[in-house]
Amino acid sequence: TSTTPTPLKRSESIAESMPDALRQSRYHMKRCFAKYIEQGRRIMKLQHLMLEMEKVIDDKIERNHVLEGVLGYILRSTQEAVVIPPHVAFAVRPNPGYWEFVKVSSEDLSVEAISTTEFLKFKEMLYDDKWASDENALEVDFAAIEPTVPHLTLSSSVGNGFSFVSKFITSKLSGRLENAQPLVDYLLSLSHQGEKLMINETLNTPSKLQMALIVAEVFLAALPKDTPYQNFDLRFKEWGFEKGWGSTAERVQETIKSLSEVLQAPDPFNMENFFSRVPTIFNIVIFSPHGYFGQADVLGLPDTGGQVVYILDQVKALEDELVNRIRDQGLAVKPRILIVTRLIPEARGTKCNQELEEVVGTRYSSILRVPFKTEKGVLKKWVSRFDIYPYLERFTQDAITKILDILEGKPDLIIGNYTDGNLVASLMANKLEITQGTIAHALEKTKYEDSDIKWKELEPKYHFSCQFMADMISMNATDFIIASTYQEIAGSKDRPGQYESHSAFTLPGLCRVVSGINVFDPKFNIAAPGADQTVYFPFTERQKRFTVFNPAIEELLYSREDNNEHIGYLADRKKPIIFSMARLDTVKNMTGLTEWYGKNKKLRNLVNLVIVGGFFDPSKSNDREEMAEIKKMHALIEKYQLKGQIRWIAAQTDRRRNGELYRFIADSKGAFVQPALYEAFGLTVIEAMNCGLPTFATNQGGPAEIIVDGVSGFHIDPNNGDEASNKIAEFFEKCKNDATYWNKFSAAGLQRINECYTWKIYANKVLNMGCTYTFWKQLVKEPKQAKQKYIHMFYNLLFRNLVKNVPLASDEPLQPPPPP
Ligand code: UDP
Ligand code: LCN
Repeated sequence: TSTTPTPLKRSESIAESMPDALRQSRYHMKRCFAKYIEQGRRIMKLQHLMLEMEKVIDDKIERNHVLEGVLGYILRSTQEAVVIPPHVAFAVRPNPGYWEFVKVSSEDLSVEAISTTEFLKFKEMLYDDKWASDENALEVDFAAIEPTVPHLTLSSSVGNGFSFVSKFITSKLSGRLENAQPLVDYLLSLSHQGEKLMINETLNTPSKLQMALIVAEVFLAALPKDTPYQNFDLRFKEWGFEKGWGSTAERVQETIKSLSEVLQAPDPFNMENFFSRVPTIFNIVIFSPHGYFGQADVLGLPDTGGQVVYILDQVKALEDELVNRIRDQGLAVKPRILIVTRLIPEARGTKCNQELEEVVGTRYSSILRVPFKTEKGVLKKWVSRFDIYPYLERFTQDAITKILDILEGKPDLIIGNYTDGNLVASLMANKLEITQGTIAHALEKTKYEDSDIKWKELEPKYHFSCQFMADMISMNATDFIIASTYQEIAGSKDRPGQYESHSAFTLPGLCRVVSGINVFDPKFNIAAPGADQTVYFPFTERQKRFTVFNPAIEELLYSREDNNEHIGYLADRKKPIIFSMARLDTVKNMTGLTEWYGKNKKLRNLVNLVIVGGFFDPSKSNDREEMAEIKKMHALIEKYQLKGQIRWIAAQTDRRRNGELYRFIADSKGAFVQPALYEAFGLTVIEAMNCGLPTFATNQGGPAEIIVDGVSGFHIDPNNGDEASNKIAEFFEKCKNDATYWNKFSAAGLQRINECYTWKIYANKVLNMGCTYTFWKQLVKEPKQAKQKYIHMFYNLLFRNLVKNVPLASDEPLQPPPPP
């Protein structure tokens, strides 16, 4: 458990401490290892190792004795073991981001430290031993080409790259005044549409700049604080200053002060402050090619979920923050944000076939849609995100042309979303030399067990070879990475993070990645999204509530008849409702929740179940996984005789109405349940909490971090349905006996949101990243260029060939089956 202190001596590696530990329990360990190798070659996960150990050491006291010491620690830190008799190789992860590999002989219990490469080869032997022993097998090692770039070392600092970078910049500029030359050069390079900003060539050295700042500061001190910049801009220009320092004498003075401090003796505080004021970003491009990207009627369609919600809210927040910053910088510039997605001619009644669409609620942000083209012309149909790779290169070229045209120049920042968007962003950023940020939302690799080593099996369905390589390319190419939670990057004590799972992995027959993505890279930052608080607000704010939806929601929840929007009914209206809403993907586990509910009598007596997601007719779906889930839902309703206690509502697309739906559930004193097998972040969790709905969410992924278990909501283990459903039942039982219990969790959830999960906090952080990493990029220019060359080669020699194996989608309707 997380509270157990490390029994290892500080300086010792696993390979050093393990032999002694094995010796101390030699009798049991010999038997244990004999058991491990008994079934021959295989991969074992932690639970298998533990289970088999329990079988061997059946005496509980003895077993506990073994597990209390170093051995227990090593075992508990093991992520997987590869058995090839007589050896067992362990991948041990003592701390997030830190891995050690050891090979133990079951014969004499000798232990040998092995390298990452050796471990991966050992694992490959299970699937392709010819390749594993091929000396010419392709090995990818991104770490080898950037030995000089500074990295974090503490697991606890992972995701806090911004602050590390600030400190590092500070130390680079420290010492002699001349060391600040890169900063001066950077300021000299700033401009907007041909107009210089901040300083001109008159102030081309740190000492000239420093002197001018002193003169300016004295001058400003004599002016009234609110004097507009225009009143002294001529004087400033004479001294070598250009626009951008601030809108008023007071603001200019503050900016000057932080820069003067930085030049005198650099410190991270003034450095960060200064960079947050430097006018660097005006135009932003955000890529999200796949799915149906629209503002209405798209949610719940395949591949179209939280990512779209996130980006639309993100754009509003970024625009607000940009407008404020530009105003405070004293500039009369209009920012521009373009969301670039795919134009889908067969738009199914959505606006996804429109080229340009203004983003509602913004002044300067639009959606630009560019179609996928092949030699045959424009692709009309939607394509799954797994099959999208063949279109991306051409899409990038077409998009660049449009973007440059609309913005009348280059953007200052490009942000990618998900594998496809990040790849496109990397291609564009590299081509035009623009600062790049990436967002994953979810990396698919961790969603499917052993998806790397078993890639060949999964390839026809998912094209993971393309996906994992694309992720590696863009995460290495990008200047910074925006993650929603710590766990997304480096996981938790027990579970590796999504990015971390790309640090070393292997696709036998294709390539062995000994160093792919490094979570200690200071490019990683956590900036969690929020939920739109004009839509998702507490159920208690009666005067704000969207009462127009009342009759519709009444009908949606409580009418008796099945129709094409809902099936099943709630016989007892007085019971609170447990509610869940998600796309009907397998990982969302809506069928799991239905089954837990079906099985748990106590819970069924206490509450009703309402589920929103998917369609009822599998033939209406064109998504493989969704079809299977739909069928399963019907079967479960039948099996557990749920009619009268369950309401299954088809996917909902109106977020305002959904906001009201969450609040209706809160009125029923119900709860939200997010039962996913794995959830990268989980927007529904924060939507529910914003509405004041007590929330139970999966402990696998982001929600585990959003909610503090037992304080601001509850964690449930999706792999232990009985425990989860009992936990929910217990909550409602307590609520029955104590009316304040429900309110306590409702309020604590809200408090948690307001402290950590709002869009305002997000936008401020992301723009600070954009400014700081633009400068940082200059400081580490050489190693970055070297890396770029490596990526370029990798992209051309490997990735493009993989893409050729992905079949192109066809617009032809499927042939009807031949008559029987
Ligand atoms: N959503 C919706 N209608 C549905 C299902 C989901 O409006 O039928 C919305 C939901 O409110 C949330 C988003 O889609 O804003 C889903 O985001 P989440 O992060 O929970 O999951 P994702 O779909 O991104 O994996
Ligand atoms: C994709 C997911 O799977 C969710 O976990 C996130 O909440 C969503 O994107 C928004 O980032």
